[in-house]
Amino acid sequence: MKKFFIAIISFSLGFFSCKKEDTVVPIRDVAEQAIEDNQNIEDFLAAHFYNYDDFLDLDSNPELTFDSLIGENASKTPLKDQVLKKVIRVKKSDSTFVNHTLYYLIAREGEGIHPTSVDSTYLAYEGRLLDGAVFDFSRTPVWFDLTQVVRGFREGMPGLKGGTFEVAENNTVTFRNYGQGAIFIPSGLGYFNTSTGSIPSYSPLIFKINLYLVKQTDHDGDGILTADEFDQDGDGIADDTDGDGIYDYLDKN
Ligand SMILES: [Ca+2]
Ligand SMILES: [Ca+2]
Ligand SMILES: [Ca+2]
Repeated sequence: MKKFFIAIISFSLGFFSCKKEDTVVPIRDVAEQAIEDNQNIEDFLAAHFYNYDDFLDLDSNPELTFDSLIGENASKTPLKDQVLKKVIRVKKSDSTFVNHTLYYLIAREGEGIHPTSVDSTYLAYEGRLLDGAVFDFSRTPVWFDLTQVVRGFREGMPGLKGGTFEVAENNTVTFRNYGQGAIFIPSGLGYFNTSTGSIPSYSPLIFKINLYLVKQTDHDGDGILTADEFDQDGDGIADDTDGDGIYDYLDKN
């Protein structure tokens, strides 16, 4: 199940390389695909809304759902008027950049701390394609090291905050005031030309997320938080300042 969250670091490095099986079908141009994906995501955001009325009750944690703006729902506020966006530049092998637009929805921000894009997060999630097909989910919270997930997921998480929790006498844990939202990811920040599981090549991805806990990380234990030694130039590939082949955030020296 979790294979969908295989490290993106090596993936992004191998992104533009030619594997043998790719020689028959040329890999699509990243910039052109980014434009097409953006249009498809914007069409989805214009045609759908989320159950925002359910989130007015701050004492409940409704499940986030999307529905079409048709029939009796035609006058609902479309997602396109409620999402935020972030432009992510992706470095190509020729050292030029292609901008990708990431959209994210904050249905409930949460009351804990924001993760950075490289912290550890305890979350429940559901992944869908734009046509609504579910390709992966976990209703039970799981820990994700955000350095190990696709870039769009990693870059979309800082919009939310974690929550608080109480442990009952019978050791039952109840989370409250946690972050709830969604991330809309163009394929260039997802799996691009790689088909994985039930995700076809060049698929934009939608993740709905409940973010319960955030843990700041120092992967190499050198006393410097990973957030302060990961991808400081924003190119999407971790830094290796001393050029020894070990990224700064994993390099104790
Ligand atoms: Ca460190
Ligand atoms: Ca290094
Ligand atoms: Ca280090």
